[in-house]
Amino acid sequence: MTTATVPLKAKDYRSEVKVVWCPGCGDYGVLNSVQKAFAELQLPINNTVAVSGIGCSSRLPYFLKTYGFHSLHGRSLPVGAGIKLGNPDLEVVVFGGDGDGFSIGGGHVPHVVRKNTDLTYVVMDNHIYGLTKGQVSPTSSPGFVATTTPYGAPDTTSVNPLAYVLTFGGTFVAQCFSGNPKQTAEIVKQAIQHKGFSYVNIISPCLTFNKIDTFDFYKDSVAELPEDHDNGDLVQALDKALNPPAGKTYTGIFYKASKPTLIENLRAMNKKVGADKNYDLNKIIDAHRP
Ligand SMILES: Cc1ncc(C[n+]2csc(CCOP(=O)(O)OP(=O)(O)O)c2C)c(N)n1
Ligand code: SF4
Ligand SMILES: [Mg+2]
Repeated sequence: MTTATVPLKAKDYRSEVKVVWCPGCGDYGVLNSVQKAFAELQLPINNTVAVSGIGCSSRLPYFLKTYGFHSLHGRSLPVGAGIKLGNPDLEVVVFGGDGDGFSIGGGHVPHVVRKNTDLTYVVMDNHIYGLTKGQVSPTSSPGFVATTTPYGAPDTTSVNPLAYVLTFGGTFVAQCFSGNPKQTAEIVKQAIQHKGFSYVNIISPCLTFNKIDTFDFYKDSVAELPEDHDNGDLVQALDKALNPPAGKTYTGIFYKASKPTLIENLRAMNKKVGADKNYDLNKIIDAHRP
């Protein structure tokens, strides 16, 4: 006799750990949307790993029932890549903030992206360091006044995470707004389904320390990508990321491409050198020794 399995609901992915974000923080919407996406995909709880760095947003894995790895500030991507390479059958989703991902961790992004590493990277972009009480971040606007920049950030430009990931060869690049949970859940779901590296930039306001980039501000400024946007066209994607209409920020899937992933490339190499495991890095290295 076979036992029917009960489908998992969004609430089944929530751990017992008390959520400690400030009331109204944008990251609540992200957590709910992630749980919804996991449930829609019926991700097995014991086969999913949520990895993060350090920051308010990086607490997210605590609140999920999946496996989790709360790593070091800016080091979530190498940890996530290592987990995936160690066991390619796991679903690895990496979470973090704009500071964690594009300040201290910014040097890791290009390499994980250009190798088309098989994982999903979700950044909660609040344009500030929330956990450490309001310092300027690489995605803050030039001139932004924060605790570390009382006279305004002396920068010429800020990091545009979408353009950053697109430039290094990202094969799935999207943006959404945590104030739109339906859209966020759908985009996270598609990012997880994507083969290779997928990047989701979630605009997730910090209402305690960022009084400029607020929910009200974004309610009026986010706009869905135009219907005629071709997300198979890299030039269009870069243009939409860098040049939205004045006062607007686009949301949606900017770019999607199908390319061999890091694990596929390693497996193909493995086949060439006749290694007996899925892929055996030592054998690959030995085969290339002069
Ligand atoms: C090596 C190291 N440097 C600095 C810090 C201090 N620190 C912790 S979180 C953080 C920035 C967090 O900002 P972000 O990644 O944007 O996350 P948010 O809190 O805004 O969600 C910093 C500088 C640290 N924990 N470790
Ligand atoms: S400080 Fe900001 S980012 Fe951190 S929990 Fe509070 S509202 Fe959220
Ligand atoms: Mg931040």
